[in-house]
Amino acid sequence: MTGTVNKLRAWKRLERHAKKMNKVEMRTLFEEDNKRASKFSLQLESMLVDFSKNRINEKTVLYLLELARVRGVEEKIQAMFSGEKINFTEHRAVLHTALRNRDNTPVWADGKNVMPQINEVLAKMRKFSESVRLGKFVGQTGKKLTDIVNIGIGGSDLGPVMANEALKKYKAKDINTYFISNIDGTGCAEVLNKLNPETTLFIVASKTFTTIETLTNAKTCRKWLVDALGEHAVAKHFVALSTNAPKVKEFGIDTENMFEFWDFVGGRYSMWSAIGLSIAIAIGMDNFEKMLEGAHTMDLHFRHTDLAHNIPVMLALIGIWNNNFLGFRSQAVVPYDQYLRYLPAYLQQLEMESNGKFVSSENEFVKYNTGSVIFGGAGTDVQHSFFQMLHQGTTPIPVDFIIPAISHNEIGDHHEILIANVLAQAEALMKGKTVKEAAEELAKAGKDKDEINSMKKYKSFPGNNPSNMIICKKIDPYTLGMLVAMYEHKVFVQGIIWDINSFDQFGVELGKKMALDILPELQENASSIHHDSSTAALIRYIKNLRK
Ligand code: G6Q
Repeated sequence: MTGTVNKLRAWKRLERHAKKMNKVEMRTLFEEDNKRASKFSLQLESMLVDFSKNRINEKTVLYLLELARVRGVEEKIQAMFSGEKINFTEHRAVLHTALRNRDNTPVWADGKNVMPQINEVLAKMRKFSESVRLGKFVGQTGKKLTDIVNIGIGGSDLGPVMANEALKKYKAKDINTYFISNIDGTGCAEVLNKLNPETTLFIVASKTFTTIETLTNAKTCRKWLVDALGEHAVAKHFVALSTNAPKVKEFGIDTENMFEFWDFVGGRYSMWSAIGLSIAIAIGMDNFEKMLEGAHTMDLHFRHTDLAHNIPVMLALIGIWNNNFLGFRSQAVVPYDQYLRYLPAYLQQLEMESNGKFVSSENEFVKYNTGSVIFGGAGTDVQHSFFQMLHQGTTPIPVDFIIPAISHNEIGDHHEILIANVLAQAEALMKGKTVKEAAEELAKAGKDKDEINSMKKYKSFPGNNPSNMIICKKIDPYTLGMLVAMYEHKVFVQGIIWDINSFDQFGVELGKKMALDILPELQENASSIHHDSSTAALIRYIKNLRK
């Protein structure tokens, strides 16, 4: 494939088409076609993805599918599943899908079937998580380990945090999970203050086992434990999740207590691997495997379904349409389910770390937008915060709404009200309210002419704001697996179209190195400070305040 993506005929055609579609009102599209909802929605098992509330028509979809075809989406999907080194800057295969390959068919990377090693670690996770849950693997003083602390950051934190919260209803009653991620000592202090060393199990989660935040937090926790129970206690209270056995050993954790994963699993794609150990202990390995099964169902759908009926592909294309052709650079994700409240933060990393890139596979700076700005929060909370801008801001912000039909807590009419809210928001964002309609409403409410004239614009809503509605039956482990895998594949497809590598993260790595340069300069006796004048002055200012 030659040339940059935005020079492709398929891209140019979409640009021309967007000029027309940008003027189209979605409410008119709905009035003109009563089959619109069924035309523009897809279903997989009980999950429905309705993307009809976008500024699209049949031509848009055809043109987007053509773009996907010429960008080789079908071939790249097969390349990922078959272990090709599609992470082309780090020369690695991308095989998080193998972690949940419940059919156990061989998956090859570098001429080796990776399934036996994956199964081995899953079996080890089962054995260990069951021992902890049954009180067989106990702490140094013989007490049951009931407080599980995951120490990790980024991809070694966000998945476990999100899934532990999402699946709270499936947790063993006597197991509590805690997370320490930030280097800010407050994170450590606040968690440790609550805990009893005798009942605490620390899980040090780090792919590389070199991340300063995680190692510093782990050292602090180790000292806290050793001070209370002695050096011998470490083997009973610390396990590691990593790809780096030598570093784990160097840290003082027996590699017997290490759960391995591999370079073909990216940090932000790793909650299906040993990184999910805290989830497995909390909800049990059977439930953890149900989560893998749900993801596997989405994998099979993604791998074997034609582009037009492929949910992750269509979500990716709609995202590209909104971002690159209509110029909407942000994307809100709003789950109407309190247990999913950490999903937006999880997806923020998944999308922005994967597709916040500016160099193409041909080693050229790209000349078009790539990843969108992802943000969000749980509905209805966020209706009372940033939704104002969705309804009356100057630029549309596409939204993904997610709602389960059945709540884990069906109390009174709470869930009906929640459902009513999500549907009403999507409808209002699509329809809006014209100035004329606002004036009519004010008149109906008995306002006088002056008041109608002075208020009608303020009370109007531009509408025509795109949204997708994702409906599941209930947020159980299986559904969560489907949902997360759906987003992973959406991100991958967008990366293919933008011709970037969704699987490296040099930007994150830069931050890891830079802080190390400044650290010695913060010391009392640092001889010199080598930075721009702002950074140098800030270092001096802070040092003065700390005296
Ligand atoms: C994820 C990123 C990043 C990573 C953290 C932690 O894809 O690479 O978020 O997960 O920087 O890295 P370690 O797991 O190596 O400590």
